[in-house]
Amino acid sequence: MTQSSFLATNVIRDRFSSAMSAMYQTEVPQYGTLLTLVEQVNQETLRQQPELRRRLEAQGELARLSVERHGAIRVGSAAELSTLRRLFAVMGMYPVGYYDLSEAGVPVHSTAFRPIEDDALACNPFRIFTSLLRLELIDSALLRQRAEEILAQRNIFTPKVRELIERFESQGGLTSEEAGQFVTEALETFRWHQDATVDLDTYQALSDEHRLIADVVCFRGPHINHLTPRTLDIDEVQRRMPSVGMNPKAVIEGPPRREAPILLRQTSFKALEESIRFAGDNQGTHTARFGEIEQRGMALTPKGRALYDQLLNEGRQQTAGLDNNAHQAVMDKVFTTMPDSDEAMRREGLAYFHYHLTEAGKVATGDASTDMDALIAKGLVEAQPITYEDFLPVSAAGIFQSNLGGGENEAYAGNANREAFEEALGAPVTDELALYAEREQASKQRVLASLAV
Ligand code: OOG
Ligand code: NI
Repeated sequence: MTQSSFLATNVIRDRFSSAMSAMYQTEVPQYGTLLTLVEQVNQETLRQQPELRRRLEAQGELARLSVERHGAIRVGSAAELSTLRRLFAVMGMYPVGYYDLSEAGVPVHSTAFRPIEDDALACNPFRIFTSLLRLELIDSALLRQRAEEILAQRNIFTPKVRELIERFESQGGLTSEEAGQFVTEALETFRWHQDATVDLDTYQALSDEHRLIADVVCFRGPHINHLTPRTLDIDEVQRRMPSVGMNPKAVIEGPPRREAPILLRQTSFKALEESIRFAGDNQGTHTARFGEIEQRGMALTPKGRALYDQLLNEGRQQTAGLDNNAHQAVMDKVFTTMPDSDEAMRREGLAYFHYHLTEAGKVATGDASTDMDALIAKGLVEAQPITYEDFLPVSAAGIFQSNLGGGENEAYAGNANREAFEEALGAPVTDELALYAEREQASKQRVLASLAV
């Protein structure tokens, strides 16, 4: 078998991401409505802001806009998590970042499986936020043991997908036909099940400890709990959600609206109450699945991130209980201390940039200068902000909580344990900031090398 007879992992990911979107649209029709709304707002925004269109096009962001989404799942054991790592690798998705949600009162820690290379991100940046339940944080030994037993009995992967993962690992790729099978079989892991694996009493006991525990433990698999398209104007989508029958979360998480967007802004429509058949033929309900939207901006350096965290905390002290308009107004004011233009963010070292040659730069030769600011001033080089591809723990906690009915348990806090997470995963997670720094550095080197000749 030669390399060239294998389908590119980018293509497998692209196919899987659209198959998952199709599945979720049939499972949760409101998600389809959300997609239509986001598409409408994106088209209107592009029409109204030709400058934005030009910029997105230049950055290669326009082409990926309509395929761009993330999803989220929650798993119950190390074995499940490590097999998922191998499954996502088939699609060119690798664990990036460590998120400690215990800090926010949710008994999980998480990573995001996502593509890493520039060209893979440009092709389809599909990401899955993946959380591992932390049974060790449950107080009751009895409940902990019960949950472990239930989880030990389930198998969330089809035999065929396991076989295809192994084939991918031993051959170094999958043929187009194998990839097609892989997509179909892998999808099964993330499907919704209306039947719980436990009786209503067990569900209730786990849910009373934390609703998330019941969500992970009581079902046959880690159902996809939301999918999130990328919008260019999240404020407008939030405003219009009620008009298409959606109940939006109270506030948009993350930074306020800015001329030079940073990181990630997110909101969601609230989780649906769905009927479930429990063992012993009892009917009940469970609330887990929702739809979310996100607006992405530039990735921040450690210095920029420290400033963001500081301002976010400042804002959070003044926004408790406020409605979205009032919340955004406070954030707006607090964030005035962060410069609001690409160029100022770059000069102050607050965000990561991708450097490339201008038309003049492409024909210039023999410039030995290594001073980027000087090269930019000469019109030979241009800098574009690098888009943030990751997640934000405080925002993620807000999303978890608004969909779990405010379930929060302070007793879980202060339990970050990246080593334990990596051990369960069977691999280290990549540091997201290092990735942005590398991409910036590589773009600088390419520019300098080509100007020097
Ligand atoms: C994940 C919540 C985090 C996001 O966009 O921050 C998330 C979950 O509810 O399982 O998806
Ligand atoms: Ni999400």
